[in-house]
Amino acid sequence: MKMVICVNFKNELETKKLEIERIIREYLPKEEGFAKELAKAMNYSMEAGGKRLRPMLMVEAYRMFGGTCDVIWPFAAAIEMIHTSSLIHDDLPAIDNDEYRRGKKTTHAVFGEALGILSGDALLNYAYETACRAFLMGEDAKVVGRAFGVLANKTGMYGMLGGQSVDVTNEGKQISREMLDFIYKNKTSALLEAPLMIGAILAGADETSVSVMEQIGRKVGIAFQIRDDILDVISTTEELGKPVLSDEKNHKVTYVTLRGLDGASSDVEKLSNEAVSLLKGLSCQNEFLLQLICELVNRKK
Ligand code: GRG
Repeated sequence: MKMVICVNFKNELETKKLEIERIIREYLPKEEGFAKELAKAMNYSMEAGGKRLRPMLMVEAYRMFGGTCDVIWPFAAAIEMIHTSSLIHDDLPAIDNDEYRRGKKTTHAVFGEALGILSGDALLNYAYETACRAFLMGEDAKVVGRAFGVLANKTGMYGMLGGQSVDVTNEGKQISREMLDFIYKNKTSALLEAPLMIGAILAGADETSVSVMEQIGRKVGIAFQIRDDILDVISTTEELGKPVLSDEKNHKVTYVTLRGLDGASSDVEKLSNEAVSLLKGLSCQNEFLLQLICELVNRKK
């Protein structure tokens, strides 16, 4: 029985991923005119693969709270654009200086550093242009505006960018557990909190439920990042599609260095169980979302 559930989940995951990719493709910029190279660099990174987790979490949260309209799609495309823009910049020589991601050459390695910087900037801006289209879809502008605010807030200095700034300015330093938690909560969790909250907001969920979705995203995000630390130590370049042991190379304090492999693994399990309990405590349920969250924290890549 367990095997059947597992195979069904994998099939469903693949079907949903293909649906999301088809929709994202509709929103991508056209490769034409004088700025064609910029559009090519943006599209290269958007089409380089990846798990499409953030749009998937958003769409599933939206469905869980009873959402049925197309208003979710511009937001789903936008969150993947923001995520991708952060990966392009993360790989740049000034930050991690990585040549491979998702088993492919990174954007700056293919298009040069200048277009790496510009395509990251352009994708970030294009994400907001894309999300703005939701205002023209006949939904309540206040609700769309609230979702838009969450998207911007969780990306910016009180979210992902804030966390990343503390990460880069403390590289090579002996940082406290408190600071590491701040980094993970912002650099990684913020962009997992946002889709769960936005899905709930757009479907008309109440304040308390939106706040529970935020807490779930926080726990899943921290667990996801700790799993990233673990994979950096135990996985291979072939499986991950990017270099391993990069934290050691960049002299980074991680959960593995602070807590050891076993301690870090039990932290992942604890956070994941807490996220699952919060999800199960909500008045509406989505079995696929539940399985996705369990899968995420045990991921192999
Ligand atoms: C330009 C908006 C912008 C930001 C620049 C560099 C930076 C600021 C932020 C970096 C944030 C970052 C890379 C956080 C790590 C989060 C993480 C574990 C990403 C990997 O996510 P996956 O596994 O990637 O979902 P795939 O490849 O599956 O899409």
